[in-house]
Amino acid sequence: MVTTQVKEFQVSNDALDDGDELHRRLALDGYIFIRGLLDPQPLWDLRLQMLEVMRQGGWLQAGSQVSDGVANVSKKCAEGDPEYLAVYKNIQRLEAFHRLPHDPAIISLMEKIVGETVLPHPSKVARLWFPQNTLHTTPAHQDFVHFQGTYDTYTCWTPVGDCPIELGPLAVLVGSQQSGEVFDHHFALGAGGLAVDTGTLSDAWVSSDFASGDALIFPSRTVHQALPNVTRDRLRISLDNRYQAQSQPIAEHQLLPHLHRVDGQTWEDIYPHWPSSDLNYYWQDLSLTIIPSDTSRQERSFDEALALASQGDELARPLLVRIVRRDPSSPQATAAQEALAALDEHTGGPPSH
Ligand SMILES: O=C(O)CCC(=O)C(=O)O
Ligand SMILES: [Fe+2]
Repeated sequence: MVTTQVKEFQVSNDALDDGDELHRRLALDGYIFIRGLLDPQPLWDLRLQMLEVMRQGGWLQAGSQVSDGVANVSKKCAEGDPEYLAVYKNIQRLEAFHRLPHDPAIISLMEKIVGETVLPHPSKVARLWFPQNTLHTTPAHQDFVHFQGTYDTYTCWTPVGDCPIELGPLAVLVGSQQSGEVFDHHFALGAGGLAVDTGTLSDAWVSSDFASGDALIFPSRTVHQALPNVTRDRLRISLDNRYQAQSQPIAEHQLLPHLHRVDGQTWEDIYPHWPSSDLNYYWQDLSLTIIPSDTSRQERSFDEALALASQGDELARPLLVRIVRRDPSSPQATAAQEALAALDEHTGGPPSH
């Protein structure tokens, strides 16, 4: 959680055509923030398509305007929960969701940043964050621990629709990439399930109200987190996609649909839902350097969650319950079940709220 005052992003529209200045700001601050990088109209169109998928999943308040994104809070869930995955699989089947990150405005900016032909990662990411669910706010982390490949991978975070501060946009820790370190990460709730201990770092957090079309770009060692969605009933919908020079190594999981590791979804499942095929397997004819993915941090974090539960720490419960519900027959679920039994012994059972 951000504990101190969050200051405003520096806006970098003035440097959009100046590669050297973009590099200088990325090296100094660890981010650039561009107002109106993307045409808002395709984002509004995508928003409607995404919200329609959520409506079909029962996530919207009955009788509300779909475009308003008013949540049916009784359906609230978080990334990785089976109910989340059921809706997310259908978001992944939207062609527009995969096409928008290839927008020339982003590609040409990324080209200035990486200095050569850009590879947009095939894995495209959306976040669908419920209100009244702040326990699952994305914790402080560096993207390298998740996406790997090259340090010179850049994330572009954009809301789908407006995202004022109360809806929980992304915040960046200014200059946190400067040491070049990949910090130790530990078990946490929230997207990715890994958090860096910010205790020894500065408290120079920055963020802003985002309008649809605004974009935040940062390299893979910049520490960032989401602000909590403190609205009463609004869903926060965003995209975070990754870009790198085509000549740099990419980790193999980034060639698969996001959350493939937990829901098993493949391109063969996604593509038949698209009206056109020009983006299908667009990376396969490129000569890429594909390297193995490293899941050791995720495995260590799971072991930490088991240990926390055995010591009576409730923080681990939502993750362990999720793992059991997702696939009770998996070896992870067996370990989770044992740890949950130990947790119940400590605490007398799950909290009643
Ligand atoms: O949107 C979020 O809450 C998480 C996004 C994130 O961590 C990222 O864009 O790298
Ligand atoms: Fe991230």
